Amino acid sequence: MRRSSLLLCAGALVLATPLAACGDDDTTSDPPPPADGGSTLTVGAQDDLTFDADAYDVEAGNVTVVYDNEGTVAHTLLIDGVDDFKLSVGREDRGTVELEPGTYELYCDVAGHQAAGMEAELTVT
Ligand SMILES: [Cu+2]
Repeated sequence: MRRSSLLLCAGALVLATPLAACGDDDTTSDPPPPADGGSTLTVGAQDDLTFDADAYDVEAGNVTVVYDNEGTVAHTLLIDGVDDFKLSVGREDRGTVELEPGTYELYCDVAGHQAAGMEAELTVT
């Protein structure tokens, strides 16, 4: 009898430990890194025709771009000088692009949006 209640107690401790650790990371919404070891760039689109930052940084190489629409207006995301890459939202879109080190311009090509402020600098290092 005594041995079985000790085992029950140890089992309860093991179960409780991961639950206690769960609260630590709830504020981050970054997607997990891509399986191929590349980096991830997350860009938000907003209803006031801006991106969620004026400038972004990412490591050179294989970049997974996650385009997250924080509002309800449809947007696109293009990288000036990079052909064959375009994301459209909707709610969310993502794509992978190979980027050399340098400075690029991100923009939305929906009519009037870039002029209204939908452009940002992307630094690739
Ligand atoms: Cu737009």
